[in-house]
Amino acid sequence: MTKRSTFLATDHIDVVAGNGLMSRRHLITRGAAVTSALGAGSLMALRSSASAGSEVLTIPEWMKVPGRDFEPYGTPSRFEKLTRNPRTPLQFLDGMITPSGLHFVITHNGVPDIDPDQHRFLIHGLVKRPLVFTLEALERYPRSSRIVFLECAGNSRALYSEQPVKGDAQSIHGLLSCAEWTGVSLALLLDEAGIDPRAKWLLAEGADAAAMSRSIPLAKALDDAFIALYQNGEPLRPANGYPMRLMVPGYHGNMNVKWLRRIELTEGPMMTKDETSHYSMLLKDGRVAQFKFPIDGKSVITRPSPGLTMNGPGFYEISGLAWSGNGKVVKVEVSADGGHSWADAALSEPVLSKALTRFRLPWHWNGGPAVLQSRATDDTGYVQPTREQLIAKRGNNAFYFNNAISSWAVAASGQVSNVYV
Ligand SMILES: Nc1nc2c(c(=O)[nH]1)N[C@H]1C(S)=C(S)[C@@H](COP(=O)(O)O)O[C@H]1N2
Ligand SMILES: [Mo]
Repeated sequence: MTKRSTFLATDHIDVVAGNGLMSRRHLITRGAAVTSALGAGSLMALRSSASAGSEVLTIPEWMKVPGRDFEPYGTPSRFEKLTRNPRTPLQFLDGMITPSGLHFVITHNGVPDIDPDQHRFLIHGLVKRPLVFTLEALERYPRSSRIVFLECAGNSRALYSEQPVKGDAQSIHGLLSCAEWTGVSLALLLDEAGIDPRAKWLLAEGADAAAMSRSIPLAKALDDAFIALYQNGEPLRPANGYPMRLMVPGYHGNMNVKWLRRIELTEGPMMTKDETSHYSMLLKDGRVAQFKFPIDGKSVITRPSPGLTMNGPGFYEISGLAWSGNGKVVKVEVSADGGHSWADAALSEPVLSKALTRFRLPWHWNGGPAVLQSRATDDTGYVQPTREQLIAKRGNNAFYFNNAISSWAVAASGQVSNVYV
C-alpha cells in the first residue's frame, strides 16, 4: 500500500562532488528544509497514493491500554539493540555525546568495586605539602565541566592489517567516546600542594588490580587536566573510573587514569610497565616512539556504515564524527568516489576543542557502487592522512594511533563494507 519514494528532482540541487554528493547548503536549517531545494515530495517519507495517509490514524494496540510504569533508572527502548562489546556502537548513535552506558571500556585487570567512603586520593612527591583527599573533601572544591573525547590509542588498529577486515564502525572504530565530564582542576590542587620547582612530570596511578600508572608532563597537568567526578551529569560509572578519574583532554585513552588514587610529582618519567612494554610504538626503521600523547586529527563516517544496509537509491544524509587531540576540527570533507573528489560537510554545533564533532552532508545515491570517505582538518592545519600515506611513513608494525582515512564501499545491493582503496 505504501511505498518508499525514490523520486529526486536532481535539476534543482547543487551536486558538488562526484557520485551524487550535494552541497551542505541543502541541510535542514531553521525552516529552510532540504525539500525546498529539492522540490516537493522528494525526500524519503512514506507516500500513500490511495487513501491520503488516513490508514495511519487507526488506533494501535498501545493506545488501547494504559502504559506500563517507568523504571527507577531509565533504559533504552526494547526495540533498540544497543550494546557495547566493549566498544561503542557508533553506527547507532547520533550527535556528539556518548551515553554513559555505551561508553567503551578498557580495563587492564577488571573493574574494581570501590567503596567511595574508603577511597583516598594522595598528591605527593615533589610538593611542599602532601595532600590526602577523601571523596567528600574533593566534592567541596570548585568544579567545572568540559566536553571531551576519549579514544584508546589502539582504536582503528584494524587499518594496519594487510587486507581489509570484515567489521563495522563499532568493531573497527568503537574505542571512541565523548562525554561531558565535571570535576576539579588539577592545577588548583597542585597549587594547594605547592609545586617543587624540580618537578617536571607526574605519575598518576589507579586503584585497580593492574595499578595502572602513567607518567604525564607537568605542563599538561597545569594546562587543562582535571579530576572528573561526574560523567554526563551523574557520578562516574564504575567501569569509567568511579569515584574519580584523571582527564587529560586530547591525550590518548590510556593516559586518562581511572580510579585515581595517587599523583606523585617527579623530575622525569617513571618508565612504568604501561609506558614501556605497552603504549609505545614500533616504527618502520626499528626505533620505538615512546610518550606520544595527543590523538592526531581523525574522522569516520558512522552512517552509512557496515551493517546499516541502504534501502534503495535516493536521498541519504552522510554523517560521522571528527576529532583532534590537538585542537578544534575546522573542516571535514566527504568523498563518495573513493577520494577522487571531495565536498565540504556541515559541522554541527557545538564544535569544541578536543571533543567529537558531528558532520553531515546530503547525498543522492544513484544505486551504483560508491566508496565513502571522510577527511578531517584541525586548527593546527593538520590534515588526516590516507592509509597509504600513514603506512608509508610509519610502517605497519605500529599497532597504535591509526588515524588514516577509512573507506566504506556501498554495493548496488545497499550493503556497506570496509575496504581499502
Ligand atoms: N586505572 C586504570 N586506568 C585506565 C585503564 C585501566 O585499565 N586502569 N585503562 C586505560 C585505557 S587503555 C583506556 S583506552 C581508557 C579507557 O577509558 P574508558 O574505559 O572509560 O573508556 O582508560 C584508561 N585508564
Ligand atoms: Mo587504551
